[in-house]
Amino acid sequence: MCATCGCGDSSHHHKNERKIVDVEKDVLYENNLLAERNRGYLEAKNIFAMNLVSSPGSGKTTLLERTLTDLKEQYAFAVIEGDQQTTNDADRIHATGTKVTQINTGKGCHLDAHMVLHAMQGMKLQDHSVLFIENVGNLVCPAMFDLGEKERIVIISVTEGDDKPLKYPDMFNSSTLCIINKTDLLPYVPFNIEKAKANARKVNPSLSIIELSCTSGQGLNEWYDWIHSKVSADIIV
Ligand SMILES: Nc1nc2c(ncn2[C@@H]2O[C@H](COP(=O)(O)OP(=O)(O)OP(=O)(O)O)[C@@H](O)[C@H]2O)c(=O)[nH]1
Ligand SMILES: [Mg+2]
Repeated sequence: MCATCGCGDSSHHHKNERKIVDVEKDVLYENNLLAERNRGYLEAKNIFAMNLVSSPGSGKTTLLERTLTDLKEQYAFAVIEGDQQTTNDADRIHATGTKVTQINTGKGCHLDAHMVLHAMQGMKLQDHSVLFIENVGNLVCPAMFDLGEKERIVIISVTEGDDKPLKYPDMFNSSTLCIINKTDLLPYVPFNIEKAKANARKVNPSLSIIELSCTSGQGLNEWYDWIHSKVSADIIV
């Protein structure tokens, strides 16, 4: 079967295949160069950057609202918000008193390093601070685009099904921490948390996992302890 469009006849696409692969390679090569530039900028300013990725609605913005509010005395925070449309999430972050920039990607399904570079240049980020980047809700494409972050955090919520790590392995494989959110809903949904964890570790044996509920607050302290363990001492206010 043809790998390009799934039809039964592979002969008519073969001429184009190499071109398609090259373009994709070029896009990612360019992105990786810019991601390294972002990493250098962040390191020079001693800014600890985390990239939050998940499918739409898993609770990225809610987790940020809780975190920015609970830890505001301990860190200087800034947030870059990524969505296809609206400033809804930036408005929610702004309400916590945190410096925030919204990137609207239009038809784009992920943030890339170039967008983040521009956002950072416009924000005048403070030295010795913590930067959260909330990616576009999408469990596929953001996995390919390094933004120059230090840590990538994948969030799944218990309403999504415990098989997600196996179905979207790239995202779980490229992340360092997995947060399982909405555990307050566990009594109402058929989600096997041990199976979800085993599936996540199957695709990434070194993945750290934290279970929490942004609504009840259960598990948030473990998430805050994880941040404290990663952020260097000279970043703390
Ligand atoms: N029951 C429950 N609901 C939650 C929890 N965390 C978030 N929610 C709800 O889930 C919905 C989506 O949350 P958001 O924080 O907007 O999710 P998001 O990942 O930022 O969504 P996108 O930016 O659109 O991808 C909201 O209605 C939240 O109130 C939780 O721990 N428990
Ligand atoms: Mg959001």
